[in-house]
Amino acid sequence: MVSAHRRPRVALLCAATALTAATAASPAAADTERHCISDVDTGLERCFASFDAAITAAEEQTGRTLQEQERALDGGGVSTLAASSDVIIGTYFEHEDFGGASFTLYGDGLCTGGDDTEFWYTFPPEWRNLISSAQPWATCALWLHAGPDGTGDRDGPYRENTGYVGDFMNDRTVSTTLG
Ligand SMILES: [Ca+2]
Repeated sequence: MVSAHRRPRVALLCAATALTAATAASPAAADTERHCISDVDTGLERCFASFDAAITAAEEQTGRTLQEQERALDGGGVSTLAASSDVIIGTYFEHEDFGGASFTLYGDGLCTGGDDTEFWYTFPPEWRNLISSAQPWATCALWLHAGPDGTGDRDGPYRENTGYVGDFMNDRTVSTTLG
């Protein structure tokens, strides 16, 4: 499944969004956290001013709410979702305890939660070396890597909400693999 991944395109959309926001509300611009979502397959990235807005956008992309996604996984298992649309895969946070900026991945790569790597994703440059906590969705097991394309030092798998990724990988993540 690794070969199915395509290299993400440069995240110009995110910069454009931030620029627009800064123009519209300049006094608060310095405090504005970025909450971005990205398609793991295409690398298409969009950013929002709040976590809720980002998750809502990811839900629109995948065609179901996170609650509906969790229910589908609980009830019908992986097979229920395999034949349908994308899933929300996981969220990565700038600070410990799910604080600061956030980056949510979605896509058609369905996790099995096992030890095998199903697919991988290299973060855009502005998202590297800052991740401190992570939240896997859709039964995904996340690994964090210090190099691009799932290379370098790594830690994981993170299968539960992880308020701190640990000293080894804190602020070092460049890419993530998921299984
Ligand atoms: Ca951090």
